[in-house]
Amino acid sequence: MSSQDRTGSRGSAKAKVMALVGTGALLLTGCSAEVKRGWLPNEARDTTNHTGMIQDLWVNSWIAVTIIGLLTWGLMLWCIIAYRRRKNDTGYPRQLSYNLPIEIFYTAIPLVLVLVFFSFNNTVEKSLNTPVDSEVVVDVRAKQWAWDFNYSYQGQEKYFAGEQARLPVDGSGGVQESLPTLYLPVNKTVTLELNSRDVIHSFWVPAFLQKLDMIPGRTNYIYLTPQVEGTFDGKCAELCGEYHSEMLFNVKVVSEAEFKAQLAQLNDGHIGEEYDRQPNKVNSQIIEHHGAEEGE
Ligand SMILES: [Cu+2]
Repeated sequence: MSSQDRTGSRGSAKAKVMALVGTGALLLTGCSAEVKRGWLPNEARDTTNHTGMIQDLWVNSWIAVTIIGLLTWGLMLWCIIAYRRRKNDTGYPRQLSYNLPIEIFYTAIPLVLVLVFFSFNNTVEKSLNTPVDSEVVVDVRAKQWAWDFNYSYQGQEKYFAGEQARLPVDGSGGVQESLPTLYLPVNKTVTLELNSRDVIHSFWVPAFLQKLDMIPGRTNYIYLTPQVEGTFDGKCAELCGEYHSEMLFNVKVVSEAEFKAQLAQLNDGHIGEEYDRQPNKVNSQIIEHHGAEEGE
């Protein structure tokens, strides 16, 4: 083999390794922008009035469970090493059973831990779910596979009707601008009324650190105050059918003036539950229709 050939094969091997590394890196990042932020859930503490509190709960819980984990593993390792079988050992080691103090100890400590975690969790959950007087109310209606936004602001009723999403099948980008966009004014209290027109969906804005199911026939609520202007990704987080992965939206947190300007461009009125899919009604209509045909 000439030296040139060798260089060539080494070059192609190098290219293969590079391709492998590249693919691995892509897989690891999951091709998603959120993952690149590191191991903290969100670097912006003040995206909404809730993000700081949720982030503290998350990070402090991890610190606590890491300490508990290290302590537990340490004790296990110590037992394994200190009480290992020695060379001259014969028979069973001393058997310990019904040691009441130890049993009370290892029942009480986990119980206290669980109660402490529960109480911190409960405090955060309560403050997330306490209704607030909202200047902006948005009736968000999820549907296969898009979003309708009905705004109610200063006596105005405006709506945006989302079209079913169709992303290019070749995976090329450039569709972000055409996605349904939920506009929210910065520093105003917002109530999101989450409804579904057909099947179970889930409203998720990763940057807000909040996610809530949208269930047909039931309204769930998110109360928040966006505190930072910007564009955020929104998505459906509940597998809801063929084009679930394309059920995306933008959230634009803008100044009040810009919010008003956006509202002015929308349609007057409200498209509520009258446009929900009503399976029972449809079925009974089909049955009636078939019945009539058979009677003829
Ligand atoms: Cu969905």
